[in-house]
Amino acid sequence: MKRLYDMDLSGNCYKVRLLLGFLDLAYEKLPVDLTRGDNRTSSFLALNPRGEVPVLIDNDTVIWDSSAILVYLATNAADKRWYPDDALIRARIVQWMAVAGHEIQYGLAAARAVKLFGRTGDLPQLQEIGRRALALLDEQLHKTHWLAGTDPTIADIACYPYVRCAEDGGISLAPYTNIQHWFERLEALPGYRPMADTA
Ligand SMILES: N[C@@H](CCC(=O)N[C@@H](CS)C(=O)NCC(=O)O)C(=O)O
Repeated sequence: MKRLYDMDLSGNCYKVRLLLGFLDLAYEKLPVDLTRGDNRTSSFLALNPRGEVPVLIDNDTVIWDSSAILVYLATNAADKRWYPDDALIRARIVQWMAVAGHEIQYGLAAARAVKLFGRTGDLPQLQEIGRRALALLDEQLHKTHWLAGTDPTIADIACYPYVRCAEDGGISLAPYTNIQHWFERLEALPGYRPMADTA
């Protein structure tokens, strides 16, 4: 049985919910209220010493960090296309997961957190970092349909949520036509559900 420590509005949690949906895997959601400090309790910190969601429990196995959870689920899946056993494709996937964990997290996600949740931060600077991420993705998606090449992988899942929500952080997606076509392709895949429907 899989259980996911989750927060509805978290793009990092949505990455995991998206892949679970694409793989058609059942799971139980365990909501974590960050505003109440649920992630700072000793029992939660015993699961994830970083005090962050998402955390996946698979029987007795505990995995924290969205990228690690995506790799774990996609490697164990019968359908290998999300994390193919190919050195170059895996290297490309890790490259884009690095962008998800850096420019996207510290630009797009951080700007969204300032605007939506009242987090402190230099909004124009965060938006600028976010626009750098969007330019990187748009340039890649001009060359290939998916971030790691010809097929969708967990690289796309890792980048999609906060790019999709960029406008929550006051960043227009209008200039990025290749990203918009990528949204259409990803949202047409069987098992796709928008963020609000997985919450
Ligand atoms: N690198 C981590 C980042 C996870 C993260 O930032 N989670 C946020 C919610 S989106 C969190 O739990 N923050 C804890 C807090 O705000 O105290 C991942 O990809 O899972």
